[in-house]
Amino acid sequence: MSMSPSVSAVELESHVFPPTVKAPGSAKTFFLGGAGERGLEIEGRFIKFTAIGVYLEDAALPSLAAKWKGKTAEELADSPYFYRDIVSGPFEKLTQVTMILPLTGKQYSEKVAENCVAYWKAIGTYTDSEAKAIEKFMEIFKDENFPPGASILFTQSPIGSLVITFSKDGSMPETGNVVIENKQLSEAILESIIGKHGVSPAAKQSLASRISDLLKETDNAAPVVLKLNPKHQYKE
Ligand code: HCC
Repeated sequence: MSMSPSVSAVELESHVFPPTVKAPGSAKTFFLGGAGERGLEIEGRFIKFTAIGVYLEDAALPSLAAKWKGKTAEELADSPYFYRDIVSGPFEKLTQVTMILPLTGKQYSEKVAENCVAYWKAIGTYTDSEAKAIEKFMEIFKDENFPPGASILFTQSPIGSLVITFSKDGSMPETGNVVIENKQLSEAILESIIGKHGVSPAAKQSLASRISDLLKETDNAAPVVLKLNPKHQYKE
C-alpha cells in the first residue's frame, strides 16, 4: 500500500503549489518536497523572477529515510549530500518553475544552460552528449514566452528521461510536450536549482525543513530481503 505523506501547500507571490500533484508524463503522484523563489540582485535590490516547487514521488521518503531520518532541518540544510541524494535518488522528481515576472524562453533557457554547463565543467563531465542535449534544450525554448503565472515543468525519471511541459496558466497538463533522454541534463537542471551553487536557497531551506518533518513520520526502513540465486542455495 502506498500512501501520500501528509503535506501542506506553499504559497509564493500568489502562486499556490498544492500539496500533491499528478506529473505530466508519469503515472505517479508526487508530494511537495519544498518550494522557494529564485531571484537576482539587481542594482542592490532582490528581484524575484520565478517561484520553484520541487515535488517528489512518494517513494522518495523511504529512500531518504535510510540516511536522513532523525536529522534536524538545519543538519539537512548544511549537508550537500542531502541535496545530492534528492537530485540523484532512485525516485521520480517534478520541478515546477512558475513565472513571477515575464521571461522569454531564450532568457530562461540561456540561464539554465549556463548553470548546467558550469556544473558539468566543474565536475569534469561536459562531453559531446551534454553539449547536444543542451542544444536541444535551447531549441525547445527558443520560440516560447512565459508571462507571469505560466509554468515550466520538468518530470525527471531516475533512469534519466527528462519530460518538459509548458503550462500557460499554472494548471498541470496531462502529458508532456517533449522528452530529452539525457540523465546528466535531467539531473543538472535540478542540481542547478538546489545543488551546491543552486539558484534557489529558499527552495533548499524549504526542502530541508519539510523533509526533516516528513521523515519523522516514516516507518523504519523495511528489513532487507536477500534474494538468493537458487544455484547458490545450500542443499542437504
Ligand atoms: C536555473 C537557472 C535559472 C532558473 C532556474 C534554474 C530561473 C531563471 C530565472 O529555474 C531568470 C531570471 C532572470 C533572467 C533569466 C532567467 O528560474 O534574466 O538553473
